[in-house]
Amino acid sequence: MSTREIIILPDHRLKLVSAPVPEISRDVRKLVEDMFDTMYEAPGIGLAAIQIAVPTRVVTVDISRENEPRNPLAFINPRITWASEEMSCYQEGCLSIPEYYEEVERPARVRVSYRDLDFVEREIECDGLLATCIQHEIDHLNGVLFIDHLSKLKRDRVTKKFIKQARHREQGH
Ligand code: GNR
Ligand code: NI
Repeated sequence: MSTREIIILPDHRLKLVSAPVPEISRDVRKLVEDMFDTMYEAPGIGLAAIQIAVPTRVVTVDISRENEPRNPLAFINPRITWASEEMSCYQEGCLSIPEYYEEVERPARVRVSYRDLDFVEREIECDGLLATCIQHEIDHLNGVLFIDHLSKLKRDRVTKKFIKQARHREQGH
């Protein structure tokens, strides 16, 4: 088991556009394994590789509840191929913006094409929390955070708070 450090706002690497995975290698398998370890330890229901400072298009998700068996899902090079016109609103959080939660409106249903751990092309259609989570993770791959969907006022307010916290940590508080 190896967990890796999750980078947090205002780390500028969170704005990077991640690069596609060209093929499955030992490094990619190890990355996915470490992402699951890190995600379950956090705990979170999703993780994008850039959150552990790896700018690669890999996402892990598990929306199972605590009293249910684990359902680890890995998405390599995921992309949204269809989104419903119907929207839905969820209270979102992000491991890279700890302890901040806000409602975000996104398409209620999406179809996502991706490659699995054998690099086989697959497609899923999802709704509910899974649809929200996958969209949140694909945003990360494009350098987009859920606060980018909020008003500039709210975004600036939370960003300033995290800049201030980072400054305090640097000073050893
Ligand atoms: O753990 C997480 N919970 C969550 C809740 C609502 C919408 C999206 C998420 S993803 C988040 C983990 C994370 O930061 N993934 O990038
Ligand atoms: Ni996130």
